Amino acid sequence: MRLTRYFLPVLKETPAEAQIVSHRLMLRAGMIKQSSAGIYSWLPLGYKVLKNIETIVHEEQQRAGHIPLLMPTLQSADLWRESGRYDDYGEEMLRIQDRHGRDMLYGPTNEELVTDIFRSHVSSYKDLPLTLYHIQWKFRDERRPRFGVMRGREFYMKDGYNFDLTKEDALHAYNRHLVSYLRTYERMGLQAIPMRADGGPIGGDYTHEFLVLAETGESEVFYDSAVTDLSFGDREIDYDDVAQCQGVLEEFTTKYARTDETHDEALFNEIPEERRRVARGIEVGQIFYFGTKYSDALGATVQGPDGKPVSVHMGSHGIGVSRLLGAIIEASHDENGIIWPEGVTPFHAGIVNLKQGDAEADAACEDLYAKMSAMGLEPLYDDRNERAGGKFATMDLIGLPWRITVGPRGLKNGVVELTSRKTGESEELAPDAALNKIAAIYGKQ
Ligand code: P5A
Repeated sequence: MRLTRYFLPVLKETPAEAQIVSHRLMLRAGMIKQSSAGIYSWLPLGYKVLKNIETIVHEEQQRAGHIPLLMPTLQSADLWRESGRYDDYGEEMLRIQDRHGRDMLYGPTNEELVTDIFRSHVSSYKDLPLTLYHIQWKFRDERRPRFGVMRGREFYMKDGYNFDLTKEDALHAYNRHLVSYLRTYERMGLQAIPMRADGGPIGGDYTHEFLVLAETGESEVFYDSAVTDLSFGDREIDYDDVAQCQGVLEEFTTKYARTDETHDEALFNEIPEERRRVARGIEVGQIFYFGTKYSDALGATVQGPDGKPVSVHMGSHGIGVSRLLGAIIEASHDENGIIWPEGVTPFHAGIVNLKQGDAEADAACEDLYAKMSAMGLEPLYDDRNERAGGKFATMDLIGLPWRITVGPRGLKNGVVELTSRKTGESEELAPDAALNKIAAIYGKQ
């Protein structure tokens, strides 16, 4: 993409309404625009990162054997009356009537809708196990929408639902989700720690939240500092291997890590004092096992091996896809702007032309642009007629991990400059060597 043809409405001033750094930077980098409280338009740069995050979530869900579908945002109130949650959900639910006076709602979550799909089409235990998921907009009329996309009213969520014959099978589905979430967050450059939590309006008392530690997080958390040493890494996992998935769950959840709702002071005090931590975190996901709560209420049974009807065991599992943008920025920025992890960056590298209009510099930039594109990489070429300082400031603000700076002086010596956004370190390289380095980083060689 050439910057002169793109739509990147960066702001010079720091927006007064934004209280936390991720919200400020998303507004300044022209990623989002508020349309009303807690509701945002995703401008091109923000939309690109949102889609990158969504792609990682899809890939990891499908790797775990979970099946994508798409359910609507608007739901009939009748299903929610069947489960009893139409009244229970309270003021967070946006209720609407259609022209015929039928009660509808903008879905805050989809347990009822997916259970209705299941009961309509699945009747035998032989069709289990089954996990269906989608990535879809949700609406919760939060009392205090704030911090930009972090606590929105309209927000993007991946929500998955498992249907199993037995509790044991459903707990394996739970473990599969835990493993796939660890992989998902790590691919985004995040450490998200599973912590024992509370079921809230979804229900069930077996649930973990995934928290990214950050001072600006809305949740108070208590943990053994040893949990921060754990990482999933690039180990192989067989999602059908019950013992292997259970092993990962035990590895990641045995040490004390809880949100304030389930915090137990006595247990916490058993941790050696130097490892006790009280901190804040951003909840980027939550997994639940709630047994037959919804299948009993909606009559979702299958014929079991003995021919008798059995209520299926279920769980639901959510990732805050739009919230993740905020969480990643909270975890990865400096005073000049965002620092995107390579896994989610909107463009792979920036090309800065120090002297737009100089025949040699222009040609070198065009060449880099064409070669990078041919390698399957997406560069952002700052081809504006601006001074170098302004171009660097924009690149730093929008946070591309790599920048290639091209100027007549360097070209005389046959070099361009390759700069890492994260470390600030630069090296002079021949243009092709710079390209090869970037290609290798992104696994394009
Ligand atoms: C699990 C999937 C559920 O709704 N039902 C379907 C279950 N869980 S949850 O914890 O309530 O939400 C899942 C994740 O969505 C994100 N989230 C939000 N993101 C932005 N703004 C909000 N107002 C908001 N509310 C929830 C969180 O990341 C949460 O973990």
